[in-house]
Amino acid sequence: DAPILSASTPHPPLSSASATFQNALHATSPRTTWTREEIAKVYNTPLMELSFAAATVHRRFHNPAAIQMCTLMNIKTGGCSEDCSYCAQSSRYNTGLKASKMVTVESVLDAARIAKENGSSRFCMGAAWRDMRGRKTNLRNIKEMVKGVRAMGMEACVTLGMIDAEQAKELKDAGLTAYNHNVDTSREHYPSVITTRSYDERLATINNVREAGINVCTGGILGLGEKAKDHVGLIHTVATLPSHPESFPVNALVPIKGTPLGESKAISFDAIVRTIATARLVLPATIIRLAAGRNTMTEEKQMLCFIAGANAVFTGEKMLTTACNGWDEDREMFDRWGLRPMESHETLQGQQTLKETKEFISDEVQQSAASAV
Ligand code: SAM
Ligand code: DTB
Ligand code: SF4
Ligand code: FES
Repeated sequence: DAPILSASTPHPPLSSASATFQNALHATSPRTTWTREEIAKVYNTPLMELSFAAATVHRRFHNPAAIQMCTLMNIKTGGCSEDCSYCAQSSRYNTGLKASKMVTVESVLDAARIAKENGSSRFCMGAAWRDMRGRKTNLRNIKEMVKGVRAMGMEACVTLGMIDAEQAKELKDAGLTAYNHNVDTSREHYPSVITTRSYDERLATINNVREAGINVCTGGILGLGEKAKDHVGLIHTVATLPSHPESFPVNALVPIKGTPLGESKAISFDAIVRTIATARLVLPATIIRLAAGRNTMTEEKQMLCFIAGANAVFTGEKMLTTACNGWDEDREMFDRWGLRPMESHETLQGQQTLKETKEFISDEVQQSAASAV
């Protein structure tokens, strides 16, 4: 039987695809000159074409079989002074969460050991604080946690609220791999979500982290009542930083009873895939983390996110206060789909900017990239 389409007559890219989209598809290095209009053009490309392009670019910069497994630990739960309207840990809302003091260094290292035994290569520690002012003893203990995690051969990451240049330097000296501080949404939508600290204050912390030579992890939450243009705005903010973040978490709101967003309608799944695929094309070398909300997704939905360019997950017993997919179910899912946990040396660990991305890409990946395009 004659094939319907012969190999010599492949479908051309959609004629409706914009020049911006075509350029993004052929990118060989990250760029920080993106305009909102350009990102909107990519975002609004028909989803099938957008996902295919994202998957293509993904292969040029990353090994598509490798997904980074990170485990989270809440090292200081609840009682936070901020009013983030999605958060279980804000003291302003009645969420039923009991606030507690910071955990011990020993309990963190025990949890990190278990995470490592289960295949996680990064251990992320979160504290429900606005900032680190007046927390000298806490910082001393956190530095011990970071040193201990690094000594186990894992990457160490923390999210502690706002930090200044001096605190960032101390964390860097302790060996910290990455600092997470999300901008959460677009600059325009931000004031309807958080009023107790500004977008620019968030950017100042991100700058302190970057200047100290720590990898930046910054991303957002989808489902805060925002519009598509706010997804574009979120990606635009991080794409136009002096250098792209090494890591971009995509959280889907987990509605928490008692918070202003507790009764929110779930974000549509196509908007999640569209955001991931756009981020992959605009931030080609960045690790995209499928973060909160993953445990309500079916396996098939998760796979669409990985195809569109997501390449990290949080896995283990818990997120910060909400449920998480466990190591065993993730390992089994990876096996079914030909995925594997990313090794520590495959990440941008220790790199100060993404300028050296080319050198980071392994021969194996470069070869598969060459044959993919
Ligand atoms: N207090 C620190 C801060 O805000 O920077 C660190 C912890 S905070 C919980 C880390 C991130 O988790 C937030 O920036 C937000 O993006 C995400 N997050 C918190 N609650 C969430 C929820 N209910 N659903 C989805 N993402 C959430
Ligand atoms: C991020 O962007 N998502 C993670 C990590 N960074 C620290 C935290 C998600 C928290 C989800 C809600 C909770 O468990 O309280
Ligand atoms: Fe506090 Fe962070 Fe929650 Fe905001 S997201 S209320 S700063 S713990
Ligand atoms: Fe640890 Fe982003 S939260 S890498």
